[in-house]
This record gives sequence, C-alpha cells and structure tokens, in this order.
Amino acid sequence: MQMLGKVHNYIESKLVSGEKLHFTLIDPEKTRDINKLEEISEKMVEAGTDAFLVGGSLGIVHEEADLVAQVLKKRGKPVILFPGNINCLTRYADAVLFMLLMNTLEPYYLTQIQVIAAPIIAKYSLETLPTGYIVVDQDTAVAHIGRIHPIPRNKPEIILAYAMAAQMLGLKYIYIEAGSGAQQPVPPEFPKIVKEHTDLVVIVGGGIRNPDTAKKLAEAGADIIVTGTIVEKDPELATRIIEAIKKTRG
Ligand code: 1GP
Repeated sequence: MQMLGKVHNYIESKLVSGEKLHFTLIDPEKTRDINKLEEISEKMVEAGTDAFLVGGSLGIVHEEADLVAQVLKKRGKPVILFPGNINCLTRYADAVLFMLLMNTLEPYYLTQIQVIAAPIIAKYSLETLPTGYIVVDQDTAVAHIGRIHPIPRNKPEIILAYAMAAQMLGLKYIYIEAGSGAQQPVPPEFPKIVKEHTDLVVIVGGGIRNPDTAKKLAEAGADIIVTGTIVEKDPELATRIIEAIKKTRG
C-alpha cells in the first residue's frame, strides 16, 4: 500500500520552493472526444499546469476513466483521481484524492465509500492523498449528489473549524470547493484563514473563470487552484489563468 509517496513529494517540493500550483480537472463524462482531450491536455501542459485531476459527479463509466487516464498519462504530469464514486477509480492513474466529504449529511460519503474503495485502491497500487473535501454552496451537482450541509460564506471561522478537524484527523490536504460551474468561487477569506492557522495543503476550485479571481485566491492562501469547466470551454483563457497563478508566489 502506497500512502503519501511520489506525487505528494512532487507537490510538496514545488510548494516548498514557493510555487503556486494549478491542476487541470478533466471530467471523463464531459470530455468524450479523445482528439480534443489530446489537444487540450497538451495545451495545458505547455501553459504550465502541474497535474491532472480526473473525476466528476455523474454518469462516468469505468472504461471512460480508464481511457482518459491513459491519454493524460502520456503528458508526463501526475494523473490524480478525484472520484465522485467507485466508478471513477482506474489503475492507469498515479494517485487518488482519498477524501472525506466532511460537510455531508450522508454517512455513505463519510465512512462507507472509503471502506469500499480502499481494497480496490490497494489492488491498483494507487498512491493516496488524504483529503478533507468541503463543498461550500448548494446548487451544483456535487452538492446535490453529496447531500451537502452548506458553509455560510460570511463565516470563515466555520471553514477553519472543519480544517482544524481535518488536521487533527491526520489529513494532509483540504479541498475547498464551490462546485463545478458554480456561480461564484469560494470567498478568498476561506483559503486565507485555513492557510494562516493550519499546515494543510489548501486546494481551491469551482467557478474560477478568470485570471484575476485565480490570482486573488492564490494570494489569499490557496496552494493549488483547480479549473475544469473553463479548460474545456475556453482553453486560451485557461492558459491565462495558469500564467496568473504561476506569477503568484507562496
Ligand atoms: C470542480 O473545483 C472543480 O470540482 C472545478 O470547477 O469546473 O467550475 O472549474 P470548475
């Protein structure tokens, strides 16, 4: 079993040198055209993305996850699963965000899915990145499927309490999520307070559609910025978002 390993060390070494990271999220359900995937993924690597996340909330069949991970592996950057469920697991990835959906009302996402996934992850020899996953708003697919108890946007102290609990549980990463295609990204106060008071690696994603927003979140304290929708809709804009993140130092 591989817990924190090569991929974690890759991320840590970049953060230690003061870099901010960008992850490109590919949802296999939304990226069915493999030629387009080849093209987009190459463009993102040229722009400086640091890793690929593979996952989504609905409609992914196992074979699609296999195929997408195999295509992305050719790009030479880590391929990290960001699974909505067991169907997103594939042996062709390097690592998996092994997540607790911390603010769910559904016990399946807090304890059960990890038990079901663990033996499969071990069989696939995937490195695990222990992650507290918090979905801030409702009105997105992840919030609906995950039965989310939302975090009030004007209460950073609540997100901090979750982050402290994540650290006390021994998790290394926290993913503060607005939800794919969210109307607005998470407030910069959220990564800021978590970064100030914990040692967690702070991942932020959902609704990030322009360089300025990405820059503000990175400056506030996000270590890793994730973009998905914009990569598929407007790769040129995604390139500018990556440039803005890379100009920000930790
Ligand atoms: C969703 O945080 C990611 O899990 C990315 O969201 O698709 O809105 O970029 P977007």
